Amino acid sequence: MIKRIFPFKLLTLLFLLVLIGSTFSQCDDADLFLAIDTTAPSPGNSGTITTSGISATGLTLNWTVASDAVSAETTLTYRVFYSTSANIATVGEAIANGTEVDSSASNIIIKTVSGLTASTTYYFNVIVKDGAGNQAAYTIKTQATTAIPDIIPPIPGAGGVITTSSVSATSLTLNWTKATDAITPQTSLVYVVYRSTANNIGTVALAEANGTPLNGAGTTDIATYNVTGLTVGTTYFFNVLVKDAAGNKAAYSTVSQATISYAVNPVLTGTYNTSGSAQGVTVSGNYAYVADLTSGLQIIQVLP
Ligand SMILES: [Ca+2]
Ligand SMILES: [Ca+2]
Repeated sequence: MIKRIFPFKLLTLLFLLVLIGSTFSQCDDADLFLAIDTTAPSPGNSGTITTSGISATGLTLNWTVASDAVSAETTLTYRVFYSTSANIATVGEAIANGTEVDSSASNIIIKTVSGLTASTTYYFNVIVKDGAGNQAAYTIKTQATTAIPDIIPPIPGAGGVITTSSVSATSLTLNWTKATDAITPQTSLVYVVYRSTANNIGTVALAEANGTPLNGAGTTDIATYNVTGLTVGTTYFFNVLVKDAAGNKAAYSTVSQATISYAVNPVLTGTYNTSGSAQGVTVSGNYAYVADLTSGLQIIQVLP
């Protein structure tokens, strides 16, 4: 029985050897090496990653294409990871600790990352893989996102109300409550006081177009302003603009106030005969206030 089967097995073995030899002879060298590639690709430019287009919520990563002894450059695939800690330096760390931007892609040297948090430092890395599954990490790139741009004006305090005090013929004092801002500290807000002789400074644009700025480019962190150099007996309109560090402005509410007028050529419109002694006379505006010993306060209008 052994003698009968042996020649058949020998022929089968010889046939298989011929078949294998024929198959190898048809393979090129690359296919043979691919099957035994255990070497990871080499990241391009020593693994350097650069950033561009940095905003508050995203940026773009750029790197140089890797090379590999067996796999063609165009077949290498890349994965992008990021972390808020420097814990993605190696392939293993990146996969374990990093957040992958999205699925891998072949032959890319750029990746845009979005959805990041403003004013935050991030760490980025790229993993490259060859056709045999060998992987290599680029070099961690550290990059902070920018701050959120401030586009919201401050909010005037106390609803924007301005009051006047210490009104005289040529001066007065304006008072308001300090404004607040979501980003700029209150102590850094700047106030510009505007004056007009017409009620035409109610908004930022109107105040800047029609008003006279009394304190130049503004004064930081004030809630009162002493206005001088006014004309006797004249009605004025005042407003305050408040500005944050980003240049956003808001207007308070216009307040009007007349300065005290003096009687230039007084006309006697009445008399008061003090029976005793007048204790004191005060003239304010168009009125004389007479304090009489027996009749009390007497007020006499003085017309100009
Ligand atoms: Ca390789
Ligand atoms: Ca603001």
